[in-house]
Amino acid sequence: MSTTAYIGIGANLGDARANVADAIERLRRLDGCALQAVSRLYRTAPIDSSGDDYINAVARVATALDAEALLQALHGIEQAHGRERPYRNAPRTLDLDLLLYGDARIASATLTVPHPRLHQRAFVLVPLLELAPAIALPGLGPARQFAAAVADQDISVLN
Ligand code: A4P
Ligand code: MG
Repeated sequence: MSTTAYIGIGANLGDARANVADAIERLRRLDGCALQAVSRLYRTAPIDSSGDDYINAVARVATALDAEALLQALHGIEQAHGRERPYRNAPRTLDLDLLLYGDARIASATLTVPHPRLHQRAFVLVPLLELAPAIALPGLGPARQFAAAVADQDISVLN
């Protein structure tokens, strides 16, 4: 059984662009996953966060891992980048969020899917819609209907 999952990638500490590029390579090599597509890289202003602009992207994988196992694998990649968590929304070397896992809705102690804020944030919504313009967010409906509401957030394609 294979499930299509979308992963949000973000970084704004150190060489953020290199961290995002390395995260993509690690996703490509991840056991139990096949990397299917990656959005362009975007430069985005911090939202509810501080520090430098972020580099953000979204990846699509087909995975045999269950959602919890996939989250653990993502945490492993974050740890390889020395991710520290001094406080919520602190600047970070690398953040990997499980945005969507098939059409699942998950609310456990460790995992909420769809990612609860994804439809409010251009840094997720714009690269997600680049990969999947017609995608539906379980419980919320078509992702594209939220695009107008985030149009004032600062985001640009990285050259
Ligand atoms: N967790 C629950 N559900 C999930 C999920 N779907 N994916 C739990 C990933 N993790 C999930 O996450 C805290 C805990 O959430 C984890 O232990 C996991 O079990 P974290 O990565 O340690 O902390 P965080 O990143 O500060 O929290 P979160 O909720 O991912 O924050 P946000 O809301 O994603 O905000 N501005 C720009 N421009 N670009 C960004 O990438 N990122 C954030 C992070 C804020 N502002 C930003 C950006
Ligand atoms: Mg996170």
